[in-house]
Amino acid sequence: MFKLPDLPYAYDALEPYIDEATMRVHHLGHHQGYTNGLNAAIQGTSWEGKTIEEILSGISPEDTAIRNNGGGFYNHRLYWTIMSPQGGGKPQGALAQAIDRDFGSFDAFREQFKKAGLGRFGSGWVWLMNDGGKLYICSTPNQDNPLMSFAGCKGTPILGMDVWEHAYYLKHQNKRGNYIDDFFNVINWSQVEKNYEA
Ligand code: MN3
Repeated sequence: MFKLPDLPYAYDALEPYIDEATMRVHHLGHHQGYTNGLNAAIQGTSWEGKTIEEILSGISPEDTAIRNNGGGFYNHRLYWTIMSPQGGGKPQGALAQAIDRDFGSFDAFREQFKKAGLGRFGSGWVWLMNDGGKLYICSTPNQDNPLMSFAGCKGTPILGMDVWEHAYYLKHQNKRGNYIDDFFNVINWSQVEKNYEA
């Protein structure tokens, strides 16, 4: 049985960038729903007892219920940890060097990441991927996740940005670009650095 992970901060901790009402419904509504859906979808199947990573990397595109709910479970679990009320600013250390190397500069990375978010039509995610030390940006539709073999993103996601309207609509309405700018004010770069060095 998968359990909804606790938020590592209070619901209002990311104010004013991400509002309390959005965080509550996103965590207690959406993420709980994906968690319940995942548990229901794997019950009585050979996936029961497997890790979420094993499940996501093993399913096929036709496993719709696990694809949508398992992706939603993993994606949001990562998303909460890569935000922090002490977030924002820029990464340091090896990650900062890798971003400069692979994107030219932090500002160039931020511009490309925002562009990928604005370019995702409908619902989905934008990922900063680590492929054997090399960084690149990948985007997936709906709740697809880079670990899925058919997602087209090689490597491990170390940062994920939710661009579903439920992540920003209450505060930012249709202005996804404003949400992305605000998201950059709460990115927990020290966690992303740990994910990169893991
Ligand atoms: Mn979401």
